[in-house]
Amino acid sequence: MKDAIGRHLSYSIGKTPGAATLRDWRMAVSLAIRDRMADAWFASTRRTYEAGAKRVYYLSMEFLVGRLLEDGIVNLRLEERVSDALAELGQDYAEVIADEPDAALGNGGLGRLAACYLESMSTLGCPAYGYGIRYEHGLFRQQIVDGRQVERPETWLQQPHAWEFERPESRYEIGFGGSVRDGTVWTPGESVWAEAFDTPVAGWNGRWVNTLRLWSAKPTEPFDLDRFNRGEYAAAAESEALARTISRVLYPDDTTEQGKELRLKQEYFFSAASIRDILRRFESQFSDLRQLPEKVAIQLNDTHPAIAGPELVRLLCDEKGLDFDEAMQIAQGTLNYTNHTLLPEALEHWPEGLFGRLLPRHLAIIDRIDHAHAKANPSRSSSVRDHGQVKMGELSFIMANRVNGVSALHTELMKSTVFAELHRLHPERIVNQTNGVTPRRWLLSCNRRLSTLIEERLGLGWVDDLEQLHDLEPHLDDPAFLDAYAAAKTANKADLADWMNRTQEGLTADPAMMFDVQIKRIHEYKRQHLNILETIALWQSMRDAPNAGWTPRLKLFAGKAAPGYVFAKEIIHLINAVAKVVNADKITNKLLQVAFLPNYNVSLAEKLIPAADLSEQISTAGKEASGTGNMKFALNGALTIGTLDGANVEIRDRVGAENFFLFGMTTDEVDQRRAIPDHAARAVEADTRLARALAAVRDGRFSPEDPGLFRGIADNISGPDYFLVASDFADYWRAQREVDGAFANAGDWTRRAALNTARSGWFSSDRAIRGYLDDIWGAKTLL
Ligand code: NBG
Repeated sequence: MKDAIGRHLSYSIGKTPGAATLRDWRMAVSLAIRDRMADAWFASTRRTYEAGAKRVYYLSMEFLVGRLLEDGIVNLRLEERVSDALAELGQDYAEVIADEPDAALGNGGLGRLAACYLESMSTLGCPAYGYGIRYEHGLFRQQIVDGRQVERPETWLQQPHAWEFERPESRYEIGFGGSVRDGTVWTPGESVWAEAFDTPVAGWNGRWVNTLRLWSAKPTEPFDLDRFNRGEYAAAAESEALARTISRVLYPDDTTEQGKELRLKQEYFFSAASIRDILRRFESQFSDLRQLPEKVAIQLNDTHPAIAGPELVRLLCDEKGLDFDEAMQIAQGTLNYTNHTLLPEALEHWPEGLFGRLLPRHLAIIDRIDHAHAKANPSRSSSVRDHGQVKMGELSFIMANRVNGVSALHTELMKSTVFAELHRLHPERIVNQTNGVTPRRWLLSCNRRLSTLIEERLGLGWVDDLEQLHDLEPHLDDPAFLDAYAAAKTANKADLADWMNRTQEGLTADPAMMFDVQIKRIHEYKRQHLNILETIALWQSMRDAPNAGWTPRLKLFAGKAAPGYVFAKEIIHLINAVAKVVNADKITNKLLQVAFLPNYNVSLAEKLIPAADLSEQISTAGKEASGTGNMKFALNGALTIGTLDGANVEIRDRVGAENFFLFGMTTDEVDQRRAIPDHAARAVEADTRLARALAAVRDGRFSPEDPGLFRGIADNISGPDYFLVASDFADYWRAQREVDGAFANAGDWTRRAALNTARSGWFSSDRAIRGYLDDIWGAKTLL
C-alpha cells in the first residue's frame, strides 16, 4: 500500500513527498484505492456478459454520493493497511479522508437513496449501472451570514476528481427543437454531445463493482475560429458555453418543478444518452430487440427521467423500424417508476408549448401512447395532456411495468390519491418498496465506536445481513454491554461537542445534555418551525422555573432551503435568532442550547447521526413519503420523536411503540382538521404555551433591532397554517416532556437506544434492493 501510494504520488500526481500537499496525498491514496477496484470491476462486467444476465439501469437526476475515499477503503477492507501506510509516510489518515470534497450531486433523500442503492446493488452482485448528470456545480454551499442563509456556488470539480474515468469514445449526439417531417423524421435544430464519465462503485468486500456513468455536455461545434480571428472572442466560444450550460448546475430544489426550459433539456439530455447507451450495450450482445424486457430493467427515479419512455419508443420505431404497438410493449416491459412525493407542487408537468418546441417528435409519441391507453381503457377520464400541460407522473405510470412508493403508508396514499384512477385500471401495477440505507456507510464507517462494539459481540456478519443485529438483544441483559453502548454514544457526543464549540460562535454544548437533532431539507411540511416553536416555549418555561428539574437539551438543526423558498429561509433565520438569544441567557444556558449548523451535507450527517440521542421526524402526516434519515438515526441508537408519517410508521412497528415517542394527528385527522376554517386560531387559543411562544416571535423578542422581522412566521402559524403546526403543538409538547422524563433515566434510555439499533436491521438498502429485484426488476444477483 505504501508503495502504491508513493508510486501514484510520483507518477500520477508528479510530486515528491517533500513537496506534496494534503490534496496530493489524498489524490495518491484515492488512485491507489481505485486501482484495487479495477480488477473486480472488469470481472463483474465479464461475468455479466458470460451469464447473459439481466442488467438493471437506475436513471436518476441525482446521486448524492458524498465522499468516496473512505467508502472505498471500508468496502475493500483496507482500513488498517491504508492508515499504517499513511502513518509511515508521515500523514494522518483522518486528515486525508476529510480533505475530500463532498460530491453533492443531489438535493436530499431522493439523491442519497440513489447512492445507497448503487452501493447495495454492488454488495449484492446485481449487474447495474447508475445513470445521471455530471454537474459541474453540485448543490450550493450554504453559509449563514447574520443568521440568514446565503448560497455560494459549489465547486467540487475545480480540483481533479480522483474517482472518474473519462470515456470520450462513449458519447452520443443529443438533439433539441427543430422539426418533424413526414410524421416521423425528426431533424433537431440544435444538438450537444453527451460524454460519459465512469465511477466504479464497489460493494462490501469488493466482490462486485458496478458503474456510475454520469453524462457531461460538450459542444458539437467546439469553437468558431472565424469569429475568433475577427476578434469576437466571447462570441467564438458561445456554442461551447451554451452546450456546457446543460450539465452546469444541479437545480437546488427537489420539491417544486422549476418550470425552466433548461431543466427539461437536462432531463432529456441524460435520459436520451442513457437509453442510447443501454440499447447499444444490449445490441452488442443480443440481436432481437423483443428480448429487451428479459435482459434490461430500467428504473426511473421519480419523473425526472420520464422522457426516457417516449425516447425508447421513438428509437424503436423511428430508428429500429419496429411498429408502434410492439415498441410500446417492449418499453412497458422494461421501464419502472418510483414515486417519491405526493406534494402537488412537486409533480412534474411541462407546458405543451415548451415541450413541443423542444421535443416535437416526443410530444406526438406521447399523444399516441395516451390515445392507445385511453382506447384500451375506455373508462379512463384523465389524460397525460391536460389543461395545456404534459403530466409526467401520469406518463410514467402508463409507460411502466411496475410503479412503486417508498414506504407502506406512502404507497397506500398513492393508490388512493394521485394515482387513484390509474390504480383502479391497473391494480397490479403499484407495489411498495420501503426505502433503506446502506449499513456500510451509515453504521460501520460513520460510527466506529458502535460498530466495533457490535463486532466484538457479533462479528461482522451483520454488515451485509443487517437483520443479524437482532442477535444483540440477548446482550441487552449484560450490564457491561449497555455500559459500553452508552460510552460509545457519549464519546461520539463529546467529539461533536468539541468540534461545534470550536466552530459555532456562542455555543457551549455539553455531552451530558440530550442531543436533539433535526437534519433534513428545510421545508414547511417537515416543520422545523414546530420544533423551534417548542424550543421557544421550553425556554420560556425554563425561565419561569429554572430549578424545576429540567432535562438539559441541545437542539441541533441543519439543512438547506431552496434559494427561492422565502418562508423556509425565514425559518432558518428564526432558528439562528432564537439560538443567539437562548444561548446567551445566563438563567437557562446550562439547560438549553440551540445551534444551526451550516452547509448540511452527507459528511455532516455522518458526524451528527452517531452523536444523536433524539431524532426529530415531525412532518405533517401524509407529507413525508418515507424519510431515510429516520432510519439512520434509529440504527445508530437515537430514539425517534415522530408523527405517523412515511417510514416512521414502519420504524415504530419494528423498534416497538414503547421505544418511539409518537405524537400528532394521523393522515385522516390532518385532512379533517384542515377542513375547519379557523383550526389554527382555535389551537392557539386553547394552548397558553403556544400563544406565548408565538407572541414572542411576533413581538420581536428574537429580533429586537427589527421587531416585525418574524411576524410573517407567527401570522402563518396562527392563520392559514396549512401544515398544522398549531394543531399538533400541544401533543408535540406532551411527547417532548415524555422524552425528558425518559432521558433522565439514563440506564433505561440506553436500553431503548440499543433496542433501536438491534431492531433496525430491516431498514438496510440491501433488503430494499432484494425487494426491487424480486418484485420489480425480475433480475438475479451473480454472487
Ligand atoms: C423524497 C421524499 C422523502 C424520501 C426520499 C427518498 C423527493 C422528491 N422525495 O420522504 O421527500 O425519503 O424522497 O425516497 O426528494
